[in-house]
Amino acid sequence: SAEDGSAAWLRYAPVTQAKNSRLLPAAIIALNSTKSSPVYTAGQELRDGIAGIFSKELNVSTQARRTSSAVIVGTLTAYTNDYGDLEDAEDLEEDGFFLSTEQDQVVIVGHNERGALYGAFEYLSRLAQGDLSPTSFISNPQAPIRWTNEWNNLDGSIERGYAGPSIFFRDGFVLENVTRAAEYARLLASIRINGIIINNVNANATLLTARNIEGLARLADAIRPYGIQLGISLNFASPRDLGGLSSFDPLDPKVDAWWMNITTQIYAKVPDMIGYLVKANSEGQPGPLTYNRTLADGANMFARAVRPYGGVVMFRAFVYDNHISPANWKADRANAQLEFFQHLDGKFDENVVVQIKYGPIDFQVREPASPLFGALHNTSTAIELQVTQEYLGHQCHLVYLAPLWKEILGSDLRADSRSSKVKDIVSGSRFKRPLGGYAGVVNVGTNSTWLGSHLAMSNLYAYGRLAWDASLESEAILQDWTRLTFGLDQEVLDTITDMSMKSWPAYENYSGNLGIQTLTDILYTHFGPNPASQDNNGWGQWTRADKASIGMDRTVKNGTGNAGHYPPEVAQIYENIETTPDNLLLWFHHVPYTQRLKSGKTVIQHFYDAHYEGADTAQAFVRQWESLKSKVDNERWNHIMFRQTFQAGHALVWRDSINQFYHNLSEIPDESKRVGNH
Ligand code: GCW
Repeated sequence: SAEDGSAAWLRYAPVTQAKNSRLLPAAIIALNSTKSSPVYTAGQELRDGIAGIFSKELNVSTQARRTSSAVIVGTLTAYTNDYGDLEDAEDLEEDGFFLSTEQDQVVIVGHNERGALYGAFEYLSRLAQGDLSPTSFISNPQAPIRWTNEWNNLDGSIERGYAGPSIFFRDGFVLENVTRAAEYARLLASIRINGIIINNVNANATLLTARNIEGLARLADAIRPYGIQLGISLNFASPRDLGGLSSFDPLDPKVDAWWMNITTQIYAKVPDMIGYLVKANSEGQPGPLTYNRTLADGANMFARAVRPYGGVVMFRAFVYDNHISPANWKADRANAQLEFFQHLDGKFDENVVVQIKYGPIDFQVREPASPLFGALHNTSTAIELQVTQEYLGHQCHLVYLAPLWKEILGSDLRADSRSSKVKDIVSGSRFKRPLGGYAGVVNVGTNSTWLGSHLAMSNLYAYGRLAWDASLESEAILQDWTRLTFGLDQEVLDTITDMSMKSWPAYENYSGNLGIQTLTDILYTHFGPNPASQDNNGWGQWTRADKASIGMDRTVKNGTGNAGHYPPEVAQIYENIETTPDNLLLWFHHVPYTQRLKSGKTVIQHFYDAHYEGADTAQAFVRQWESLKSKVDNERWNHIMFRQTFQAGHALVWRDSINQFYHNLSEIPDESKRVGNH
């Protein structure tokens, strides 16, 4: 049914503004489109959308003609050939679109076919939100790379996926039925995503067998009508493990030739493959360091192979040693990225992009921006974000992530004492790089809701919107999504807005505060509270909590030196307790529990209070959602009610576990006498 979640924000539900439907065009012209092209898809979407929203059936033709009222969609070239110059669209860039609804003709023109499809989805999004006001504007993407990463294994399981098995693979092979993959591509196209890396970064070499390459072609064919290209993650040791060579040394000519050959085979079947994603020498994965080659040697080997086809290599910066010693006060996993990559700046081929997780550790509820963004000036970079809520409640907790992402994207790292916001670095503009952009780990599954939770879909929606334009406001994005997903009722809009905008702060409050990291179990499940799991192991997500004090000393003067990995103006802020913002205090400093925050509270009292506040907010979500019972269909209302009830209960578990843990450790009483035995 329409409300099982499959259609997500593309429901095309009827809107009551239909009285204005006289403003609608009378026909659709999808210029010069052939079946399965994105412009053809645009024509079909416009027809289906207008039928759904306004109950008006329009014909779609594929050839230009003069009409008094039509929606015309096509590439700029096609449009100008048939209808003459379009000055307003002069500044279109790759993937960009021009939309004009000011005249009797609605004009949707893309720089390329994909852009035209984006314009069609934009027009439909406005109609579905009841917005028929005249408009005329150009929209260009801030960055060329707007991809998802899907950590799907060939056996059909998904690493850190919380919505059932894979829509791409089963039992070692690509699925025969690629319908769901095409439906996913449709959703992604509507938020202007242009690439999917379909398999896990912990990659299996058997993806490269002849049978699976055929399967890749099938998937690529299924998503191509939506302007989406397919890419794959590689296992660095494939030449040995699959190819039977004695090594996988990137400087061994036989290895190089093996990759060239396999790449040629893939491009023969998938001529528009976007490229490769590589996790090397990280968490047990093989890589060039095995042969004392540099990470750049490894990345460039793939870059040479895909270059003739216009392919890109995304090389992950998530390289670190997971056996570091907690006994060493100066050891710090957060230092790994700069240590491994800074000296390679400028040594990567032009079609390599270093893909950097937003923070120096691993998708925690609060991290500073990775210092690597500010350190690579001669290397293209992309930011890796996580839609799947690995450390953030597995989609069982509502945590709207756009505010977190925007905080990172807006961080100004002040490289060379000039404005150096992360969003301007990854767009390529700050350091004048040819490539750059966004990688979002999504991990959709076969669950009809895609992510296992209706409300979690706001994160996927927001990811695409921010990858296109990071200057958009979190709340505005959320409200577009809400109207598209739940309709135009004001109370529904206000309630979901309020819940969502409070959700990240609430989760931070009842999990890990002040930059101490999420405090979830890091050894097994990454779910639920387990503050003791952080310390005394080689993973380096330490809190260094003892009876009297807590936090990682990352100062240059006395600690791991990580604060000094940032450009000087920012380094100075983090080096000093007085200037470090409270929310990152324990990320950069080791302090007594009695340390006073800028708020005047002590660290420990802040912990206690924040946990009560956060858990209270989660209780309120239940009542808020309850109030919408008559306004949301039963299926979705019940599904969300179940999750909000779970979150409310789990928030109490979080609150009491964390508070009790630090109370036991510090033996400092809660001023409000809630924690401990009273
Ligand atoms: O945080 C870790 C995750 C792993 C993941 C890894 C990575 C895919 O727990 O599941 O592996 O990060 O990003 O490579």
